[in-house]
Amino acid sequence: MDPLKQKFQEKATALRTEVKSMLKEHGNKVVGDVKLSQVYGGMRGVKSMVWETSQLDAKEGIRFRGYSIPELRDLLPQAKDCKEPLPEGLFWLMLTDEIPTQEQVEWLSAEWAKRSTVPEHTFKVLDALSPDTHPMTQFSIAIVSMQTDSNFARRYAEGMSKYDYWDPTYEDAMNLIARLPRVAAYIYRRSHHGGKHIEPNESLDWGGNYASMLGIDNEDFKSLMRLYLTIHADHEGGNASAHSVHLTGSTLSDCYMSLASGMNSLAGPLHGLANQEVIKWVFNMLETLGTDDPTKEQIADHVNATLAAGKVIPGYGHAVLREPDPRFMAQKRFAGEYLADSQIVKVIWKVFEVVPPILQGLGKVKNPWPNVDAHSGALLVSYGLKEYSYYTVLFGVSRAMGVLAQMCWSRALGFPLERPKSVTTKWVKEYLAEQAVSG
Ligand code: HAX
Repeated sequence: MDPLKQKFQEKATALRTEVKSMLKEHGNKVVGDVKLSQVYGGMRGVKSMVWETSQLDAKEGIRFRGYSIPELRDLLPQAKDCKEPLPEGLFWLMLTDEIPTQEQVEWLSAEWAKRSTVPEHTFKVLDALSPDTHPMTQFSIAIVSMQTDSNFARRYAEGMSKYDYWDPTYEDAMNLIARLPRVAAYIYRRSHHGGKHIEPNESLDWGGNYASMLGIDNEDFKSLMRLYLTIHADHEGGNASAHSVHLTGSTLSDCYMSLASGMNSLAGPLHGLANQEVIKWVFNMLETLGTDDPTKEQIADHVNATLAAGKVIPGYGHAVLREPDPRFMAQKRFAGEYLADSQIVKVIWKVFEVVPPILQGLGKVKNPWPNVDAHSGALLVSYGLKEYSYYTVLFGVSRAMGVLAQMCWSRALGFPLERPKSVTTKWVKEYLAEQAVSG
């Protein structure tokens, strides 16, 4: 058994026993009430699932296994001559609850390189699609096409004990994560570079190799990709992509089917697609104003025009966060260090000064601050990755690490089929009428 799998098995066996006895003793304790406004309002804040790999605080932002993004930058191993964390280290941490050593992370880079061969038929499936098919559609189709290699589906068909579910799930998660950069780069090169593909370089780490296969030959871009792939990986379990993976996975669909489900949720403009919407909105603003250096007043006018047209300001607001997203701040820090002269970065920073007071002034927006998607486009454009319809694929490659690490945990802890209760408005009215009579 490989060292990561062995460590995971030890931790998972211990936690499964602990959770079982905790539920025996405390299973009837109440952890929250649900208001009618939450039932109608997208279940905001309803505590209804367990997600081991990360937790979100409205003020502090995301913590992965208890560590903030700045802490991880100090603690996680790095590639040679790079100051950003290696995403492999975050995956190890999410899976085992331990900060890995340099040696462990190097093992994982090599292990993913070993597992990274994409089946030939997946390339054929992609080649059958028109190159202008949205990259997220291509990504989702490519992931499902690889399901032919599902260890979980094969072992389930053979007849597997439920206590073994975690084992093929781990194998599938590792294989799938290993293959995603190749698949994602293939989509980019076929859609935007006439199908001139770049072969993987197995001596590189996971993020460095992805950057190289995209065709952007720049060491700082590799550093950006390592940071990007680390900070987008996980955002607790309630966000739409994570929850979709969790829900689909709870039916014992395998990693391939479940991840595709999550990617389809990520492809919505209120979620991951916001990263393409942000830069599209900024480009549109610059074009409308006829300048690449707008004043704050000009930006404010454009923001107000967007709102007056009944649209949201992409990259701003969040269902949970109530402060600037630390993932936005991490990208701002990177931009300050590497790209302070970039004009598009300067525009993003000006938008950051202008938008929050306007949204606050509306009196209804709960969080006027930027989220993760407000900054990433400006960084990518600055390194030449300007085709913004591709941006959500980058997010998806990263998000796979968090949701699949959790899927290993969900299988190991034996989580059941997810099946919450829904009600009709007729039921609600009758319930309210009964309440009025009784009290
Ligand atoms: N611009 C304009 N209006 C906004 C807004 C924004 N950025 N954010 C929220 N609002 C509005 C809502 O549309 C809602 O209006 P109505 O009452 O008229 O329907 C009102 O403010 C209250 O919404 P909220 O409670 O503050 O926000 P929600 O939890 O309902 O929604 C969203 C959270 C992220 C969907 C929302 O802030 C939004 O649409 N933002 C823009 C899109 C975006 O950036 N999405 C990415 C979010 C992060 C993410 O998942 N990244 O992948």
